[in-house]
Amino acid sequence: MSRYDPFPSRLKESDERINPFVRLDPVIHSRNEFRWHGPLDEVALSRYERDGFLWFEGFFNQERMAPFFTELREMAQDSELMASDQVIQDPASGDIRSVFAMHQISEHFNRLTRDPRILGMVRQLLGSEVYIHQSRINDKFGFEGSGFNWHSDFETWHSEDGMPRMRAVSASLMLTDNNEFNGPLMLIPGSHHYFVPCFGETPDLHWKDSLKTQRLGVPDQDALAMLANRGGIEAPKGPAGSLLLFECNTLHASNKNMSPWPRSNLFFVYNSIDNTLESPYAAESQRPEFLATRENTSPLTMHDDFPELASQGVEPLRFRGS
Ligand code: 6CS
Ligand code: FE
Repeated sequence: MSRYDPFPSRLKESDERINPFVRLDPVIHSRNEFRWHGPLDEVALSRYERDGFLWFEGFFNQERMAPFFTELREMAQDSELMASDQVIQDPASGDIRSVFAMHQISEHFNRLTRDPRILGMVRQLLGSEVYIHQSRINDKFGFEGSGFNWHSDFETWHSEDGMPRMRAVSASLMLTDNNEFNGPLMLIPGSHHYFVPCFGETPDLHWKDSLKTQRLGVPDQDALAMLANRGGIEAPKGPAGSLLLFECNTLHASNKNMSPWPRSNLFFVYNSIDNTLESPYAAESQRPEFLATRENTSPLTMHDDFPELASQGVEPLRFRGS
């Protein structure tokens, strides 16, 4: 008997088209009064629910981001790392396009995943403890960095990694300024309310190509037009240190960097500990651990950045919602 799939995608050419349908899962997973247990107020929560993302201009100050950008440039000098599968090269220029599992390579990045403000918001949205499903840097060098086609991350994580439900959120932190010229992320507000089944069966080792140029998991133009005509397209822009939180099913894309200025964005994908991976829904084999965490799914704890509070006997923040 074939397995029931609530979010069918990667359809065969001979399959009938399945129209976009309303997502089956809540957008905010905290229940009842736990909705307000966290840093986000009702205005922010309602906006996230409506649009599928939240933009915080200047969330960290720019100076705080500089060491991360420097660390990324140092990594580019590490030939062993550069030769590994977890570094993806730009299809056009051969420069770094993505580095995966940043939080495992660097303690500095690891601490950032456990920032109390970010973790507080993410737990509030997902209504549970969370772990890192994937972390990466997407880097677009000046004049060179290629774009990303329209997609929902959840579509890939469900089809290729077996993520059961829409209960994950990406935190994208700008390591450089994002402006209209250097290929900022574009999102379709409200698109997260629909799941769009996509055509094209997943070939073996698809990730080796898809992370360079994505061809599968891209909604057809009718679906994209329908959603963009309803919600428009937004491209949040701002200085290094700005933060974007976006729901795992929000459609997004980005253009090539046509400016001399690099665009580097850090992504931490948080998944609920109640939504750990199963076997892929639409792929023969699992993707590597650096793309899709299966081993270390223990809940993240906030890093202790405030030792003076600890010495006063103030308890570290713990998740209390459900
Ligand atoms: O395949 C993935 O998991 C990824 N690919 C894209 C284009 N976005 C999200 C994710 O990192
Ligand atoms: Fe994506």
